[in-house]
Parts: sequence; C-alpha cells; structure tokens
Amino acid sequence: MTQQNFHLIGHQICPYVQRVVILMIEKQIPYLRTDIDLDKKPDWLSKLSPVKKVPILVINEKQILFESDVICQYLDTVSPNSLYPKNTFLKASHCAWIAFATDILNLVAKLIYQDKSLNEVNKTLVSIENKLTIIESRLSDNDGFFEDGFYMVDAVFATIFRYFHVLGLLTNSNLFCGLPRILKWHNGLAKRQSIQDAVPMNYDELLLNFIKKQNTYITG
Ligand SMILES: N[C@@H](CCC(=O)N[C@@H](CS)C(=O)NCC(=O)O)C(=O)O
Repeated sequence: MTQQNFHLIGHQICPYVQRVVILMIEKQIPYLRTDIDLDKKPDWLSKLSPVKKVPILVINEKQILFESDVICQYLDTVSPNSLYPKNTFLKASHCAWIAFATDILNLVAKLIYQDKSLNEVNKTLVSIENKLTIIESRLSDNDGFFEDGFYMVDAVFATIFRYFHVLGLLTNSNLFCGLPRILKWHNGLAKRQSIQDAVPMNYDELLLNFIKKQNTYITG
C-alpha cells in the first residue's frame, strides 16, 4: 500500500462509520478520527460532503470520499488482504447482500426516528423479522454468511445485530427469536476484536440516550 494519510470524519455510534472502522482495524490501516455531533453539525461538514452525512474520508488532506460503501471499497482496493471475495460474481453477490442489510438498517432507523405509534412500530418490527427470516434461510451451518472467513458482509451485519439488545428492551421483543443461525452468527461476530473496537465500551448506554432524544414511540 502506498503511504497515504487517512482522516475519518465520523460519529461515535453510527453504523455506517462502523463499517469503515471495522475494515480499517481488520486491515491495520492507520487513521486519524474526528467524531462530530449530528445535532450540531460543524460548518465545515458541507464543504466536505454534499449530503452532510458521516462517514467522510479525507485522503492526504485533500481528496475526499463520502458514502460508506464507496469508502470501504476504495480502502479495500488500496490495501492488501481483501474483505471481499476475489471471484467477481461472489463479490457482486456480497455487495447485493450488503444492500439488503442496508434495507434492514433503514427499517431500524424508521423505528428510531419516525414511528410514532404502536401500530407503526409493530409493522416495522414485522418487516425487520421478515427480512431476518430470509437471511436465516440462506445461512449455512458455517460461522459466516457465505463460507468460512470474515468478509465485509459479516462486518455490516454485525453493526445491525448490535442494535437488537437495546431495541429488544424498548419494544419488548426479541429480534433473534426463532433465528438460531443468525443468533450463532451474531455471537461469533460479537467476539471479534474489530467488531468490539468499532464502538465505545458503553455503546448500549450511548445508543439508548441517542434514541431517547428522538422522542418517538419506542422511548415511551
Ligand atoms: N448512505 C450513507 C448513510 C450515512 C448516514 O446516514 N449517516 C448518518 C449517521 S449514522 C448521518 O450522517 N446522518 C446525518 C443526517 O442525516 O443529517 C453512507 O452509507 O455513508
């Protein structure tokens, strides 16, 4: 890898930032990190990204990338030991399942930011469960998604599964219920150092406080 200087603009618990952080930890890519407060976005954010969202990657203090998937694919390409399969079809397939995971994440965001009634919350929970059931039916008895080994797709799902404890408490549900393969996958991923190190130790507390500020149905 040519010597580059990476500065990641992020947020303490953002799942999209976590994707980039997990990749950088796995690949031992050195980087500087600045976390921002999403409620008080700094003025300079709009100069770096037209969508004013994190993550943003600043390369050598002048080149800028936004969109987590783009940043991950860029970093993966410029460093050794890819977290995507070498085979072109398999790589595309992993990317398709990452997009499916992002759909689940959007439903999680709906629960947190939008749903204002029990009816809406229950509908969103059913939509999440339906997507998880599809994943469960695709999982083998391996510990990973497609085959043995840790890939970007595993990292992405790990960032979704870690919502389930706090969401379960707030909605009185168990999103892992009846999904033993997903639960096993989650438990394996949760032990991985890069997954643990991608968030602060008090992640659940930070997440709970973040959700409470949104003033939607699940915070009662
Ligand atoms: N598609 C974007 C999504 C990033 C995203 O939604 N980031 C959130 C934080 S988790 C954000 O910056 N939100 C600020 C806002 O929506 O104003 C990506 O993959 O990078």
